[in-house]
Amino acid sequence: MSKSVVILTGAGISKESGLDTFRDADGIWAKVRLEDVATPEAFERDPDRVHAFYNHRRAGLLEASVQPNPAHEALARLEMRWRDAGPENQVLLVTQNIDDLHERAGSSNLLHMHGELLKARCLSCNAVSDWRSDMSRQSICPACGDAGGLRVDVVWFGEMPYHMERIYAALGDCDYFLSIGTSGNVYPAAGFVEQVRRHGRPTAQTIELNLEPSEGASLFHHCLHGPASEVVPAYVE
Ligand code: BV8
Repeated sequence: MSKSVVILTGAGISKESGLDTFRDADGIWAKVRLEDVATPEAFERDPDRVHAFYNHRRAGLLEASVQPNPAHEALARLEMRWRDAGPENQVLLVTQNIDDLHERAGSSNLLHMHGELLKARCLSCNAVSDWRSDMSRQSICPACGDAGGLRVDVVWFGEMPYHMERIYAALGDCDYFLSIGTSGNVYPAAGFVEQVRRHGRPTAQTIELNLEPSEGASLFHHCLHGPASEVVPAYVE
């Protein structure tokens, strides 16, 4: 009997790896307005400011001290264990995060619905390239050589997240939906639990693993609250 789980992660899973969340008291949106750095209009208005915002976060992510934590590692082990238990089992990890900590922990069936901080997208040829250094208006596209037409390959507010069709198909088919380290403020991700409850399998179980109850906590069958590095390994193992 095949089993499938869809896991949604947010900034809270990377907090204990040393990366800031967005809406905690010391979070990113407490220091800068999303309207100034995370919308297409902001990039149009002041590309240097947007490049600086993501250059700072990219440099932070690449610091040696920033490593996957036990929560990332537990999810990678879960994916391997389920795959070994039978190819018909499926663990799909959907992350809102733009860091690469899930990959570095060993997760592979992974979708970055909000894009990736370590990737650049060319505004001329639309090619996506790995990008680990500072980006500016003068940066050259590695694919087409065009100068000055790069943006970080993340999904800004008002832009369509990536992989939505595949995500909704998986939500409609899953036996378990785990939501980890997200405040449930940003759509469409915040609507996934309701999508499972309304349009998924009637027997599907929805579980929230978060430091504290999220906006949508009442929509979950089960909630476990505590730091991800403790509650995630405890739950998935
Ligand atoms: C779109 C990338 C439409 C950039 C981000 C209804 C339906 C659809 C859209 C909307 C809607 N209502 C409003 C909208 C518009 C908007 C939206 O949701 N706005 C919000 C503010 C109300 N949504 C959009 O614009 C989306 N696009 O809808 O497009 C469309 C349709 C057709 C055609 C074109 C377009 C796009 C949203 C994506 C924006 N990009 N990120 C970047 O990273 O810079 S979103 C941003 O919030 C973050 O990046 C993050 O990914 C996301 C969610 O935040 P969280 O991950 O939840 O982080 P947060 O800090 O909020 O919470 C952390 C949690 O962890 C807390 O609960 C905390 O308690 C917990 N925690 C802390 N420490 C720990 C912990 N848990 C465990 N352990 C710990 N140690």
